[in-house]
Amino acid sequence: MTKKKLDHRALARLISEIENDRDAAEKTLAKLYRDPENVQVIGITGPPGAGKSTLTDSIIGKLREAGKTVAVVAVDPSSPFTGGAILGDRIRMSTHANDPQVFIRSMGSRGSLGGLAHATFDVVNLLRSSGFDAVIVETVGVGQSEIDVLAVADTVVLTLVPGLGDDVQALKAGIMEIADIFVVNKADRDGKERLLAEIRMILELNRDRFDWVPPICETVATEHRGIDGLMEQVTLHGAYVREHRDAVRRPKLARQIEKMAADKIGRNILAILNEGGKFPAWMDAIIAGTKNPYQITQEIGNYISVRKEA
Ligand SMILES: Nc1nc2c(ncn2[C@@H]2O[C@H](COP(=O)(O)OP(=O)(O)OP(=O)(O)O)[C@@H](O)[C@H]2O)c(=O)[nH]1
Ligand SMILES: [Mg+2]
Repeated sequence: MTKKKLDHRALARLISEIENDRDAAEKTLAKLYRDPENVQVIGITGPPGAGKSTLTDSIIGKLREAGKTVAVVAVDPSSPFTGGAILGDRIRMSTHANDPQVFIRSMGSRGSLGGLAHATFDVVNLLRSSGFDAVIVETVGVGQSEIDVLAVADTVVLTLVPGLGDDVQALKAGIMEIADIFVVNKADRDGKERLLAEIRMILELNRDRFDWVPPICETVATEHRGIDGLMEQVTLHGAYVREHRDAVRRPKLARQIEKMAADKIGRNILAILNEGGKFPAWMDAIIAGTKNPYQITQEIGNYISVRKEA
C-alpha cells in the first residue's frame, strides 16, 4: 500500500482546527477520510493512575520494533489543556517523543465545545486516514464518557490494577461489555490473584454473550513485562476484527454517528428555533402571560416535527 503521510506539523494544525472550528474541520475531514482495513485503533482505558500511559509507552516500543508507525491521542476530560500540554502523559511517553514515526497528542476539555467524544472521533478518524499503522487512544476512567470515546477504537484494552479497592463488580457494566482485552497491570503488587479471580468470574458469567472471549494479560508496564503477551492478544483481536468487520464495527459506528448527530443538532437547534424570529416571539408570549413554557415546549415539538416532514 502506498502511504500518503501528513507531516506532523500539518496534523497538529488540523487537530487545532478540529478543536477550534468544527465546521471548517468537518469539511476538511470529509475530504481526507479514509478507512484502511489494516489500520488498528487501540483504545486504552482504566482508572486514573492504572499505568495506561506507561503501558502505552511500552506498546509504542513494541510497534516500533515491528517497524510500525504509531499515532497516540491521550484524552483527559478532567484537564482543560489541549495541544500536548498534559504533562504526566507527555513524560510517561517521552521515550518516543523524538521519534519522527511517532505522533503524540493530548486532548483536554478546552475547545472541544461539541463534546470531547466528538472531537476525539475527529482526531482519531484523521489519524486513521493519515497513513499510520496503528493509532492508540488513551482515556482516563471507566464511565459513560469513556465508553462513548472508545466507540472509535477497534480494540479496547481495559487496564486494572490490584488492590485499588474498587472491585471489578463495581465497574460500570458498559465498560466490561466493551473491553476486548483485560490487563492486570502492576502485577508486581499484592492482590493480583484476587483481581484475576474477579475478572475470570465476570467473564465466566457472561461467557454466552461473547463471540470473542476477552483474554486477561498480566503486565508490569514500568519494567516492560508481559507486553509481548499483550501485543499477541492485540494482534489476534485485530485479525478477529478484520474477519468480522461488519458485525464488530456496526454498533461502534452507530454509537459514533449518534454522538455526532446529537452534537450537530445541538449546535444548530437555536439557529433553527430562531428562524423567522420564532424564539423571541415565544419569549414575548411567556412574558406577556399569553402562553406558559410548557405550551411553548409543545409548540416547539410540533414545529420540529413539521420541519421533519417538510
Ligand atoms: N509498581 C508499578 N508501578 C507502575 C506500573 N505501571 C505504572 N506504574 C506507575 O504508576 C504511576 C501511574 O502511571 P501512569 O502511566 O501515569 O498511569 P495512567 O493510568 O496513565 O495515569 P492517568 O493518565 O493519570 O490516569 C506511575 O508512577 C508509574 O510509574 C507497574 O506495572 N508497576
Ligand atoms: Mg495517563
